[in-house]
Amino acid sequence: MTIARPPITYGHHIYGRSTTGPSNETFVRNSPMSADVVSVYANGTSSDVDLASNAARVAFDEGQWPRMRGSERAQILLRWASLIRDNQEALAALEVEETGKTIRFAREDAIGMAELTAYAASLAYEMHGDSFSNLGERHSAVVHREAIGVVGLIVPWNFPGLIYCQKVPFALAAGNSVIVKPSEFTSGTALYLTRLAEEAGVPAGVINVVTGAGPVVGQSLVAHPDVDMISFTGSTAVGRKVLEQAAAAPKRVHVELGSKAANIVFADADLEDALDGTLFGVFFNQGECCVSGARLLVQDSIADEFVTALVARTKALRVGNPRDEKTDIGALIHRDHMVNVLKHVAEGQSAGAQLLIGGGPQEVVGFPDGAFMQLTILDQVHEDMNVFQQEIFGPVLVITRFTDEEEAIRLANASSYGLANAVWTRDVDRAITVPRRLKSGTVYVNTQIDGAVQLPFGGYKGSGFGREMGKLGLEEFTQTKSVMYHLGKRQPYFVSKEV
Ligand code: TXE
Repeated sequence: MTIARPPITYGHHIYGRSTTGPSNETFVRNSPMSADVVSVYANGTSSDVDLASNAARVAFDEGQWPRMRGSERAQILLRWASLIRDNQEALAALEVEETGKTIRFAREDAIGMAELTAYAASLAYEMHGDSFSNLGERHSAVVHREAIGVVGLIVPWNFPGLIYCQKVPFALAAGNSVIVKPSEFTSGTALYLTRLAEEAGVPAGVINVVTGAGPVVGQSLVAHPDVDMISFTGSTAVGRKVLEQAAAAPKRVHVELGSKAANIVFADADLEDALDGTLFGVFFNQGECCVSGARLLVQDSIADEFVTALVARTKALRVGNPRDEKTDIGALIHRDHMVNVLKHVAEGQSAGAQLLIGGGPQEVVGFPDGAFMQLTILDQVHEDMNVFQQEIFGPVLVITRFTDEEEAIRLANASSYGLANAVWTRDVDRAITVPRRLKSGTVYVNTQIDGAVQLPFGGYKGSGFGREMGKLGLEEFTQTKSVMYHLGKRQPYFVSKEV
């Protein structure tokens, strides 16, 4: 499959067909690098969600997908993974145009999408329950692990393809049907990946995609009686709404919300590695990453030297044209978001933080309207400041100094979030004991924004609950059924009078 030149026009994807739906309305996505229209999408309504839910319901209740062997689903998912790999360039190009991320990292994302899908295929073989033969002579029991049914998947804009692949192949491996609601800023990859899935053999109706506004399509999806479960990744504010709405049904929900990860650098660390990791941790994907190491906690005995080197290294990073292979940091998702990020920076300065570098828009030759922002570092940040506590979701590092291990742990945990943290140390004991005391679903030790498809991913505290990836990534989309057997002629329950 190849992609057309922008602007590309897309319909929803319902029951294997592209459709603009009954309303026939559209909306556009403007490039984050310029004002150009890159995509034209069908503007979904609750009627489109009805159609998609019906397609998914029929596929689950009557279709072959949940009824085939796990091994057959695995073969189809593996074919899908291989098609994703073959389409790496097209997927990467789509993501560059809609997200503003750099081509180098967009290519890595595409490989990640294939790897997630291939791993989910292996789980289709492994989906099993349990059995109990220790219940006495007259009983036996089995626990089946079954698909949930129809799952609504709400995806954000920062890693549109990767987060789609953290959800869809896993839900499918278990036998579910899904309706995907991609972000209105980046719906292209979800539609592209879905077409590849059907080319690989996923039957029509098993994956449906409805594009459009969150408060319309997203909300209709959460409320829809045919949707059995919602998996949401996005902001805390919208996550809360999704939880409230799902509670009314009630229906099962998984939420992955924001974060404000600490990146702890101890004086005994390999400082060269820690510098490199700190830069990557905060500036990767323009800082629009839920696990960004946006809070640098640095031990005061090395802090001055470390921060000076950090500022110098930041100046050497290339912010610019995301299509250029040599660019390190591309454009933010849109100009409104950049304005918001800059407001956070200004507010931090008013609260007493010291601006070391950045703090404004970045001019990029050839892209006068792009959402490019200077890489920004704020020093002298205290835990009661908003810039320490709030997710900014841009290329902004805030620095706080600590004296000893106790203080580092206390500061790292002084956050309402708990998705990830990082620790830089060469002390073996510290590398084991500090991660144990950090309240987050992931801890990186002497590395940053790292991981593997086998490792479950998800939040502690306000970062949400439920897990993606790993074996739990499949279990998230399943439910258990306990079946109790009585063996042989049973004794009556009641001791009745003779009749
Ligand atoms: O998120 P939203 P946005 C954080 C980050 C960022 C902020 C805003 O701080 O700056 O959120 O990003 C859909 N019912 N994260 O505006 O609005 C919406 O259409 C149901 C962290 O993109 O939460 C999109 O598909 N759905 C995060 C999805 O929800 C609704 C990644 C997320 O959008 C809805 C992205 C509604 N009422 C942003 N309203 C992370 N954890 O990585 C919107 N949506």
